[in-house]
Amino acid sequence: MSDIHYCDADGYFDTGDCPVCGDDGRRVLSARRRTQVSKFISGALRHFPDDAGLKLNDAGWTELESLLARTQAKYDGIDREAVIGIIRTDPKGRFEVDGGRVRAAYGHSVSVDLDAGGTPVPDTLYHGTAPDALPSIREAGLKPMSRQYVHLSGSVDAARAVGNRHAAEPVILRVDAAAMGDDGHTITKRGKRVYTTDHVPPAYLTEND
Ligand code: HQG
Repeated sequence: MSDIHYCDADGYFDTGDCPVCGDDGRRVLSARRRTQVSKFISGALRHFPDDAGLKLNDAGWTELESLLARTQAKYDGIDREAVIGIIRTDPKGRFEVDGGRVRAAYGHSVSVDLDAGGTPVPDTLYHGTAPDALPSIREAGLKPMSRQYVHLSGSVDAARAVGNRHAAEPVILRVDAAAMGDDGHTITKRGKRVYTTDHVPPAYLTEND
């Protein structure tokens, strides 16, 4: 992740100069602090709201003011602008804001009821994983494991980046999303580049080479 900047005319940006007017803006957060605080916010909204002092409703929403207060209580020198900047500029669209509320777009281990998304889903999706997991995946398919859903990617490169979190040489699986849809499985786009589903049975998986 890179530093977050703010342009008085056009708002937050995180690559080069302001994409609208070319101003170099003013830095509101360093890359290092951004990664650290973003991980806390993701964790609080996906995995440990209670420990973070947040209450999520059934659809995963919490008050933005509460998240701001809890984040500022934990991290010195993080102001409102920094937290809003993290939420608005997230490269994967990890966070959704609706009026005064915020939630994680995907990745939950706590149980939340996210509304059905209407975005079209590509015919082929991908999943990057560790080679060690393959025997079990061949047997049982892709399971959500500790999360609420299985997470899929729209491209081989994106799947490789996900798989790299688990192994230096990840395996990329190809998912026949069109056939899953035909057979009544629901796949939903979440954030900017993640697709989620309950389970991918082995019949829809091939090892990409
Ligand atoms: C594996 C990040 C054995 C699965 C990423 C994966 C993603 C099995 C691991 C999002 C299995 C779970 C989620 C089976 C699945 N037997 N292993 N039957 N079925 N697995 O981290 O998909 O950056 O919970 O292959 O980019 O890696 O946080 O899921 O390796 O979008 O926004 O069990 O998290 O997004 O690992 O990652 P994870 P994931 P953020």
